[in-house]
Amino acid sequence: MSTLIRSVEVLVSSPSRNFVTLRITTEDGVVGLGDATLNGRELSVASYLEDHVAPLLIGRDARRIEDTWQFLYRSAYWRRGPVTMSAIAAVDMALWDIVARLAGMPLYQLLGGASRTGILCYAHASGSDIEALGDAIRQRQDEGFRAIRIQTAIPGMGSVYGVQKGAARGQKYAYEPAKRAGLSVEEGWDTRKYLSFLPGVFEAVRNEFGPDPMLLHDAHHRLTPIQAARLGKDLEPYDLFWLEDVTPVDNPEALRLVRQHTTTPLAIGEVLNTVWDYRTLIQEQLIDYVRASVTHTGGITHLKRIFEFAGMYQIKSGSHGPTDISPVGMAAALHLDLAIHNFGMQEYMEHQPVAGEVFRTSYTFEDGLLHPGEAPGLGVEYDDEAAARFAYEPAYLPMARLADGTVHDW
Ligand code: GCO
Ligand code: MG
Repeated sequence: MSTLIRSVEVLVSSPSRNFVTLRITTEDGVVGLGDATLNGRELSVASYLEDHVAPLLIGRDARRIEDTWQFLYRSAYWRRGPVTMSAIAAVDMALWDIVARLAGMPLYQLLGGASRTGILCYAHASGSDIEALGDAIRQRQDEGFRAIRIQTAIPGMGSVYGVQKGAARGQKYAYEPAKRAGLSVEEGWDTRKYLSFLPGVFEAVRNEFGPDPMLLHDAHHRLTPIQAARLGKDLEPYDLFWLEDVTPVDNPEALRLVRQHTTTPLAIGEVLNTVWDYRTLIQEQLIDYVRASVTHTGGITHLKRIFEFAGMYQIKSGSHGPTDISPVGMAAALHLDLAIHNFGMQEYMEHQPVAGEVFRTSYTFEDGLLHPGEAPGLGVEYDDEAAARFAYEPAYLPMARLADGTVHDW
């Protein structure tokens, strides 16, 4: 038996949106997949992997996962950051995939086995007004979701994060922030309008749907600490499961102020990359949920470390799962979700059906819960022939400007 790495391929495809996938094959022909998708900056990670990482992996033993992680992290000398950590993540996922396939087990069994029967997840619902939002929530409930993230348009503002402008009612796959046509689209932003409108949205939703559904909301890095504190306080009567990214996380100490003013649970961290980025947030218990994604935080090995660190402080996982995490990254997140003790919630933003032609997955959704399935490894297969039909297309995330033209956080 030879578990030495024979080939490392970087596969870029675009079935409805861009995905960067790493495929590692051992001398015996065992294949592992990893996700390296960094939305809007995909080719930087593809180059990092192809030009700088792949040559280092040939001939290494695929079973040496921890050693390879430490080697790629410490020996690059230049540390952290989304490009490096997404590249390491892809290698890490692919190696775990190989080792679990060698063992003939679904990956979660190697991570300690199942700690629960299924994975609670939330869907997105958005609307151009409160009525349309209500339709979207009803549709999500009919599909079986118990937890729903709600976003609406704000009167007097154009397009807003999380809401597809002019989307037909009940369009399940409507919202995709990365736009393939042209360069970064400009959206407007007005914090005063947002802060005065949003509590009424939650009030209307609770009045219509009652106390049962778990509700979430993403402020998407738009507020100053004091504005964030006010929003958390104003939303307290509506019992959010979590309020996400209330303020940019560049300055984690800012969460101290938010925390002093509100008991609304806080989730943050989808733009962070390492356990060190989380240190203040976790040790000072400034958050309730870690929003890290397996694809941008060094893979299964490192995300497990972050979640275990968080668990020491009664903080739970809240894995990022937008469409820019590929089906490979999603599968990796699900195996980890099933195995860890301090699981909180998994985001589940379904990929367009066409993505399923390139990525054959084994995970299932039933009665509000996801499960990674019982196929060996991550449980994902990559179809090269299908992928050849979907060439990479440049795509950019939007940007936000205030009424006077000032660039704002998007
Ligand atoms: C979320 C996120 C995404 C991001 C996207 C950027 O909570 O799902 O905020 O929608 O905007 O991942 O690439
Ligand atoms: Mg978010």
